[in-house]
Amino acid sequence: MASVLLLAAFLLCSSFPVGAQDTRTYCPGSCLREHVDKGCCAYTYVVPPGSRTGGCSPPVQFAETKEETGLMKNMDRLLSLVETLLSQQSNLTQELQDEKTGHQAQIDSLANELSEERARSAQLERNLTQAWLLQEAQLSVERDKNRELALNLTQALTQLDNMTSTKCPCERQGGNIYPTQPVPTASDCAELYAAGQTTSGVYNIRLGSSDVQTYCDMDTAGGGWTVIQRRQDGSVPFNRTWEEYKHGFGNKSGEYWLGNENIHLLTSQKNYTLRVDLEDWDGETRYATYDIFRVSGESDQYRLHISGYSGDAGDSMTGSASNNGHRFSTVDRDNDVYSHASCSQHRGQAGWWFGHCSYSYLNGRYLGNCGNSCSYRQGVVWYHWRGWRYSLKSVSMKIRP
Ligand SMILES: [Ca+2]
Repeated sequence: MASVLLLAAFLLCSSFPVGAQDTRTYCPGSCLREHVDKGCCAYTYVVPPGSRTGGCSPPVQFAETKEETGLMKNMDRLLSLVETLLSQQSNLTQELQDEKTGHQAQIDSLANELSEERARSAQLERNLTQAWLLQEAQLSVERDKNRELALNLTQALTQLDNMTSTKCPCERQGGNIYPTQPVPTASDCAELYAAGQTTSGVYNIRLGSSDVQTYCDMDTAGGGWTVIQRRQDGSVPFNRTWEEYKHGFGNKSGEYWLGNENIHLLTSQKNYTLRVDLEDWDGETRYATYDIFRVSGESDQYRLHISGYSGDAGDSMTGSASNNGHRFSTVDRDNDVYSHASCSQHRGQAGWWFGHCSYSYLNGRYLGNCGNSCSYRQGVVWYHWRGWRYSLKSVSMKIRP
């Protein structure tokens, strides 16, 4: 500071009695006074700027009246009280300010948390909505599946009901079906027919030690026919391998091949007649029967023994290019006598008893109603009725003793 402050404090007690005369007269400046306890006063003497402290002496004595001293004391007390109050107010203000700052921080923090919570809630809502939609879609698919399952089950039960009511003499008790007499064990449909089963349908027959399912034609020409092959709508492909023809394929109530092994077992137990029924796309029908029909075992490649034609379809199995005495061939097994190629490959990939590629192959491709313009020698062919370019609508092969 430019000014020089010389603070001098004097504690004037017993050496400065009340009522003493102030002898300070010769040094300019000012004198501040503070109240001190026990009747003593502290004086601060301020030296003006530029003064030399060495040439200025503090006042030696001050005198006060008794009244002045009392007033001064009161004033000092009041000042002290005011200062204390001001100090308390300042402290209180600071505390309030601190508290406010703290509250504001808490409010800010809570606001942030609230904002984050809102964002989380919105995300959660979106997730829940998405999950709900997904669940709804899955439920819908499940409902459709269950509906379809229920429908299939109902159909199966109806079919089972029909089968049990047609295959066996049964009676109903409390919703259950009980056979009233055992279903006869039969080795072919003729035996079933003889045992009283005169309704066409799917039956079990006993071949060797196994039960084999087959369709029994109980209506055509006196009934009792065991059906070994049937085509009627092209729902089952017949371009199959050796193994498939060996074991059979298709659906017994629709299109199927009974299987070479089963046909061999069947025709080994009795002498059988073969009947072939044919239908074209105009609803015309023809048939051919063969008095002798037998198929050897696999060791002889399921060789065919057939003879004794009669009927109105024409003989496409034992005339020229006869099937008699020839082994079975498939698309993957060439057992024919045509040395240049595979007859099966040339005749719609049919499995058949090809010799010189044959005038019949009822296992050819199901070409549908293509009239006389079907693919040459590829369809379901019986040459002596509709020629090479006609693919028949329905055919079946059945045997009976
Ligand atoms: Ca060949």
